[in-house]
Amino acid sequence: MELLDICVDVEKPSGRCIKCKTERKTDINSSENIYENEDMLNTLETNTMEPAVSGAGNLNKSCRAAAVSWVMLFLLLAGLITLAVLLVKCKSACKMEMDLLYNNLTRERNEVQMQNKNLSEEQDQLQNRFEDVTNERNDVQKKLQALQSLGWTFFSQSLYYVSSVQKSWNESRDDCLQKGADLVIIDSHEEQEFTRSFKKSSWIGLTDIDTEGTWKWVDGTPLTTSYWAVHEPNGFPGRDEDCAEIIPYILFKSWNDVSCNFKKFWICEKVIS
Ligand SMILES: [Ca+2]
Ligand SMILES: [Ca+2]
Ligand SMILES: [Ca+2]
Repeated sequence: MELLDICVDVEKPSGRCIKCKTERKTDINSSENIYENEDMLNTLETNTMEPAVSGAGNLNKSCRAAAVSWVMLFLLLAGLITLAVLLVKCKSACKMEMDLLYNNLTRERNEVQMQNKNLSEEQDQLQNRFEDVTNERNDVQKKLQALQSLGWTFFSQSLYYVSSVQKSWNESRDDCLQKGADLVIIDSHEEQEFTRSFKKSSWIGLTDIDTEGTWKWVDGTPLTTSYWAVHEPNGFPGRDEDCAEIIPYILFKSWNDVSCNFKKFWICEKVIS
């Protein structure tokens, strides 16, 4: 029996190819074989058509994949552009915010520096004032010590001097004036108590020499609160009693009016303002 090779030219997407099949040759002229071969050829042709359909499916898949890739690439590119735009905008906005913050901090720093400068100047002024006050206090203390060494005594807001000799009321007042003081003006309960503590019959700065019965202090102020002893001021029969003294009585009220020409100790008062 003779073998017969039957080949078919098949066209594929990848190119053309020849497919062959070996069959026994019984009777090449037999119409039955011819039909069989024709069937075989149809079968082969049919078989050869299947890969073509499969290739088209792969092509569609490849096209879809490519399309998806393009879409993804487009989306990625769009995302990158958007990100770049946002970065540019953010950079601009951030710079404005940083500039604003820098300006605010600079202004606050300048204000703090100015406040520190003002505080330093105030501190210097206070320090200078403190030194001035300290110097003034030291000067006052020195003057006070000097006055105390001359017999002056400090009480409340005044310095007091009690004489060691006796003179008339006018002579006594002149002495006080020469010392930059005047006869004592007693205008408080405490000052009355203090002047009584000297325990000397002494002139005080009170007189009615201008108008009998109208007592005034040496600074011209009228007498409002008085500490006359019992039955004083009474005057003395036959003479004027126009000047006041404080006498060391046990009683708190210890003023007496006497003649201004009498010789008595006196009390000067220097008010410290
Ligand atoms: Ca006084
Ligand atoms: Ca009188
Ligand atoms: Ca009297």
